[in-house]
Amino acid sequence: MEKTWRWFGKKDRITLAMLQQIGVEGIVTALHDVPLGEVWTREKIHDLKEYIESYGMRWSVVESLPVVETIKYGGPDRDYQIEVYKQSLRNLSAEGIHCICYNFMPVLDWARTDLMHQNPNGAYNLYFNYAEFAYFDIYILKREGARTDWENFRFPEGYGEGRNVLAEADELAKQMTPEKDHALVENIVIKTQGFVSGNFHEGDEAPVQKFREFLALYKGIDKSKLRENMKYFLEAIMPVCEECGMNMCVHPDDPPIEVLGLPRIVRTEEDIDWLLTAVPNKHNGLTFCAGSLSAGAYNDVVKLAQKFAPRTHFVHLRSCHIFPNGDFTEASHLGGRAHLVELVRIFEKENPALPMRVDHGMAMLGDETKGYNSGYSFLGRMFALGQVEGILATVDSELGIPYKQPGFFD
Ligand code: DNO
Repeated sequence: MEKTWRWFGKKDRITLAMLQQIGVEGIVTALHDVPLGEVWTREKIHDLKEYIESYGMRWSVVESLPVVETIKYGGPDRDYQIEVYKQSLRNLSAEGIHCICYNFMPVLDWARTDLMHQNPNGAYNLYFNYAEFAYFDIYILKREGARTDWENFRFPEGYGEGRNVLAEADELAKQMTPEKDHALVENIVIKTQGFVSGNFHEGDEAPVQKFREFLALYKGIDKSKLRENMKYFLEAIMPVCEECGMNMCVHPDDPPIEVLGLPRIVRTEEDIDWLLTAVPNKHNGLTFCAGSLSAGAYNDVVKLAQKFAPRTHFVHLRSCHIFPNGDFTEASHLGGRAHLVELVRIFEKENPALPMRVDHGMAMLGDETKGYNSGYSFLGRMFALGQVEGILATVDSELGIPYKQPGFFD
């Protein structure tokens, strides 16, 4: 697989010169300064691409070309926004970029409740606590129907036995303070969403109110309606993808559960089967995010990789650990539920040129003071990349593929 790295543009504290030293071959990035819903111009794409190439790497994948909410809920201007999307695809293709990671998660992109949860080894990882999330939903967001949803919430078999998330959220409410509420809002809304070019930004004045307004747009949108809208979008852009050789790779929902009363439709084997058959075009493919999928207890990640490798155009390598009570955290890249060794075997056999990036590294050895985006540390991700690279070199040797580490004389 091609070793890529998610880099947040020229303002990223992690520079391309640093990435060159650690053997990164391809860059995964976006035009983070273009507002949602505007065309990515050829000039801007060209400028960033040239900059990346000046460091001996290529712009391998766009993550993300965001799908604006109106396309997801089917608003009155969705056809206009689909045209904008198509134009950005054409412009990217004209600059030689042919792989797009996007998601179809309503309102919220990925979600965690704790962005600095200490591991037994002293480093920090991301963490999802159901009771805190329920507290956010019921007591901060004050979403209509939230109490009932959490009352009816059930963990997948084998997890969370005897746990009452609603009761825990009520208990939590007795100990929370305005400062703790603020920290939770920062974690769920601002720090996780702020850097992914989505709906929320650092410095948003009333993020909770904004959140409610977004949620209101989805009144009456259930799973089948969201599926219909996704199919509509994909069918509309496929002719352009054909024409430009553009691979669309949907990112699975993270975590792969329904949140805040919103439907989520890229969570399970059945969902992925649906989306790949609903629009049976090779250009309609998957970002195989092993981490997101492994946070769902019902997902057998290795089985999913075996089944969906032919339609996978981009891979995120990380792994989750689910605690017996159902909460989950990021595992070591060599541990957890995702079985990266097996995944590398499957994907390397399928296509040795497949772009792959390690995802969500620990914050370690000083990363935590550098102000990196949550999950996107330097040392932690470098550590993970080293581990994955070891797997890759071993698998290549098993398969008889010569392994070359860039940046050395031999
Ligand atoms: C989080 C990321 C996601 C991902 C988008 C793709 O760490 O994996 O934000 O980039 O969902 O559109």
